[in-house]
Amino acid sequence: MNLPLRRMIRVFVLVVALIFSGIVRFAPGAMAATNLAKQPAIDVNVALGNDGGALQFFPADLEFEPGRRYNLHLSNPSSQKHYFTAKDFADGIWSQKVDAGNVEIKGAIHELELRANTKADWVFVPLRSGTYSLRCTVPGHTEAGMVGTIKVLG
Ligand SMILES: [Cu+2]
Repeated sequence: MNLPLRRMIRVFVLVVALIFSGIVRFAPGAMAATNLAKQPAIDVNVALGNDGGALQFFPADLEFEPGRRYNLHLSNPSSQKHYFTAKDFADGIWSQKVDAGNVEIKGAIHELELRANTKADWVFVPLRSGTYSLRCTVPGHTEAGMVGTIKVLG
């Protein structure tokens, strides 16, 4: 066999190997996402503040199980805006969508701002167990106690 042909075969084998290793690596993730998206969602309600102006999450401590699909119903019944900020938690979840008013946002979400008297539904599947902090990043609110804990049980 001449050298250029042998080299071409080697490159071809390498390309095929890369394609197959890619398939092996990506297919389970894609299949998992499809299956997770079809699971019935577990409803969880969290209020950001209340109509009395409390700077708190109700409830402040949340627990999720990895691999289950959740529909987190966020509401802000107060007369000021609040944030639902839990970036490390958000890094370890698969976000399917956020439904807010007439808009559905798909893909990774890290933080939600809810204006006064608004609602949003966040559909996700926690993937990584751990204990994460939750807070409202409106200036002064974290300091006033608008904080919480999100536990993803492992
Ligand atoms: Cu707040």
